[in-house]
Amino acid sequence: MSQDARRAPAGALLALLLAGCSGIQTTLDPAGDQARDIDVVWRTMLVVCGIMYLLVMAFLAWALWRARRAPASDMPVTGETAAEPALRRGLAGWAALIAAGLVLLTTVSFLVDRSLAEAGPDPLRVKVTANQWWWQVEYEGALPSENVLTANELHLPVDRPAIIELKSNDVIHSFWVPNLAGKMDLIPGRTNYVAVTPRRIGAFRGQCAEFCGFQHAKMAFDVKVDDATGFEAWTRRQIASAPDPVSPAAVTGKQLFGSKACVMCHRVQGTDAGGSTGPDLTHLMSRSHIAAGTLPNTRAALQAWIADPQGIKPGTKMPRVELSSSELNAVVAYLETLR
Ligand code: HEC
Ligand SMILES: [Cu+2]
Repeated sequence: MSQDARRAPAGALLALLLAGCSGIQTTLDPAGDQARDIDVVWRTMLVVCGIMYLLVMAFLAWALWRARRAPASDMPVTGETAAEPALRRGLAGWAALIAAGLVLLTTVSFLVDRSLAEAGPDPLRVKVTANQWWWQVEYEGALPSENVLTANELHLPVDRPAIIELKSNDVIHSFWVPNLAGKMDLIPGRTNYVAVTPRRIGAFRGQCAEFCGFQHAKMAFDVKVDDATGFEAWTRRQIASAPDPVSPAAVTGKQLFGSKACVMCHRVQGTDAGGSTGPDLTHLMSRSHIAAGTLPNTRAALQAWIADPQGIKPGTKMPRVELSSSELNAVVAYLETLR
C-alpha cells in the first residue's frame, strides 16, 4: 500500500471526527457568549477528569506489575512496614489532588452559572411560546402595530444580548439552541428566561429538548443571526401586512383559505384570518421550514403538508381539510404570496 492510500482513510476518519465538532446544532462550536462559557466548563471537566482517569489507570497498572513480581511471602499482612510513611504521604497527596480537582470544577461551574444568569445592557426581548409541536415567536415593538408575530424561526442581531421569555401552552418543553446557550424549560403557568448573546452571524438550529409527546422529535426551529441592519430590515418586513394576491389562482386560494377551516387556526395579518391555534402565516414564505423543521419550505412540501398533515406528522394539531386538487393548488398559490 502506498503512503497516500494509507493516509486517506486516516484523513477521512479525522475529517469525520472533526465534522462532529462543528455544525449548526452542536455545543462544541459555540457562536455566543453563553455557549462559550458552557464550553469552558466542558473543557475543564474533560481535562480534570481525563488527568484523574489517566492517573488511576497508571497506578493500577503499576500495582498489577508490582504484585506479579513480588513473591507472595513478601506481601505484608499486618503491622507497620518500612513503606508505611511513604504510603501515607502518597495517600495524602492523592486526597489533595482530588480535592483540588473538585474545587476547580466547582469554582468554574459556579462562575459560569453566575455569568449565564446575566444579560448585557439594552437586551432585545423576545417571547417564545411552545405548543405541541411548534414554536410561536413574538417581538414587542415600540407600538402595538410594530409587534412581530412569527413561528419556528428566531431572528437575532449579532453582538446584542437578547432575553428570551419562555412560556408553554400545554406541556413542559425545553428550549435549546446548542450553538448559542444551554437548555431552559418552558413550563405551563410559569415564565422562564434565558439570556443569549450571539457572536457569529449565521444560521443555527434549535430543538425541543424535553420529551413533550408524540411529535417531540419534530419540534425544531431555525435561528438566524444577522447584523443589526439585516435584523432591522427583517423586522420591518415582518411588521407589514400581507399584500393582496393578484394572480387569479391566488385570489381563489385566498377565498378558499377564508371559507375553509384554515381561518379558525391561522392568522394572516391584514385579512380576516385571525386564528391562533396554529402558526401565523402572514410571512410564511420568508421561513426556511414548515411544521417546526419537519419539511423544507417548498411548493411540493406545502402541498404535501396541507393534503395530509397527519401522514407527515401523525398527531399534529392540524387536521386534514378536504380540498380537491385544484383547490389545493389554489390555496398553495395563495400561501406563496405570503412573503
Ligand atoms: C385545527 C386547526 C388548524 C386548521 C383547521 C388548519 N391548520 Fe394549519 N396548522 C395548524 C397547526 C397546529 C400547525 C402546526 C403544526 C405542527 O407543526 O405540528 C399548522 C401548520 C400549518 C402550516 C405550516 C406553517 C409553519 O410555519 O410551520 C401551514 C402552511 C398550514 N398549517 C396551512 C393550513 C391551511 C392552508 C389550512 C386549511 C386548508 C390549515 N392549515 C388548517 C392548525 C390548523
Ligand atoms: Cu416540545
